[in-house]
Amino acid sequence: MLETLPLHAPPPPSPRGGERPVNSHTEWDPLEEVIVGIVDGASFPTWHMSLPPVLPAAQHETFRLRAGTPFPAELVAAARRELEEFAHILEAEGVRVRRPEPIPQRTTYSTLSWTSTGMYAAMPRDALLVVGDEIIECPMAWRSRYYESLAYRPLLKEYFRAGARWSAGPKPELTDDQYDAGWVDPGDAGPQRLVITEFEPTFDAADFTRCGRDIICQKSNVTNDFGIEWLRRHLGPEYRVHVLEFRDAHPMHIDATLVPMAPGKLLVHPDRVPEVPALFKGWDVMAAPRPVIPDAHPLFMTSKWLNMNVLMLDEQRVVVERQDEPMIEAVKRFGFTPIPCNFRNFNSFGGSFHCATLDVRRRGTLETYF
Ligand code: DAV
Repeated sequence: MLETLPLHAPPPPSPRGGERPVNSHTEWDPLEEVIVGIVDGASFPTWHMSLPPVLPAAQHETFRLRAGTPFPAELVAAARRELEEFAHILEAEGVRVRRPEPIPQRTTYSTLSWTSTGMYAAMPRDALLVVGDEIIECPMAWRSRYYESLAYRPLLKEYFRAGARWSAGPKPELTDDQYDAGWVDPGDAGPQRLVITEFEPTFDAADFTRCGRDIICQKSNVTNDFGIEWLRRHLGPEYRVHVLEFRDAHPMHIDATLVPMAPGKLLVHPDRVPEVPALFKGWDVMAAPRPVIPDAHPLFMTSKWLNMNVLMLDEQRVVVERQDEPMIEAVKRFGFTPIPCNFRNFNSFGGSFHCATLDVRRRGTLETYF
């Protein structure tokens, strides 16, 4: 019986034989292999009380009305073209690009206590966390994202067979106990009031950013203390997990708020980060320029601050949105080499280059930067 397990299949050849198939300690070490998301089947999720705390107010009605239906086909097609362009640019820069497998997004699934449909596999950054040689499937707080990591399973199995470590947070129940039924919007200026409770651990990987032994994160409308503590113990004493709070009444994902670009270089949201966190004292800090996405451009799920959601290819090269002239100029002034890529149509789906990727392999070792 054991002999027939695929565990014993020979691992597929690694592009640089003998190297770890998964190895990523920072946001800036030289990128060798990356997963780029897909928009196939992208659909409005089943409506749920976990959505309004993070969706733009102007989109709530759209999400209620279109729940379980596909995102507009012409937007999906435009985003898909931009993903292709992004993948080609990465390949031209010497990065191996991998893609998930589409899974059904509009099939109703159920647990013991609820039913839902899915959303997409566009944002590998949310569902999977790479720390060193390990990929962790995140226990996500949205019912519509319950099966999202299945789109990545062919890749996860391949990486595991080639020697990576593969784990998953405790499978969440996502019963009503996980959500604060009395949640009311604190308003843009208000104190944070998060819609998830501490019933069980949940987190999205995008609430974490990696700087070697130091991992910086925030609590959010998808990431609770329970989830952060689970990850802290899971990673063990080699890592220090720092929880920061920002001036953001609707937090979900740290990667349009606080973006370490290279050792000693930090990009911050000018309003959400009024004061540089003590941990980063001594770092060069640049406030992101105001975003320039026109109001008429649809952003279904986020603010315009996706301009900050950049992908570092190494300590020099950074992928930025081609129409975002202020950010292109800003990163140049900050000492980087911008690589422009069209991505505004993809932005409509709730993320930019950092969200759309998972940096599976960066050349580098576990270091201390603070
Ligand atoms: O500014 O709306 C976007 C984060 C996407 N992962 C924002 C947060």
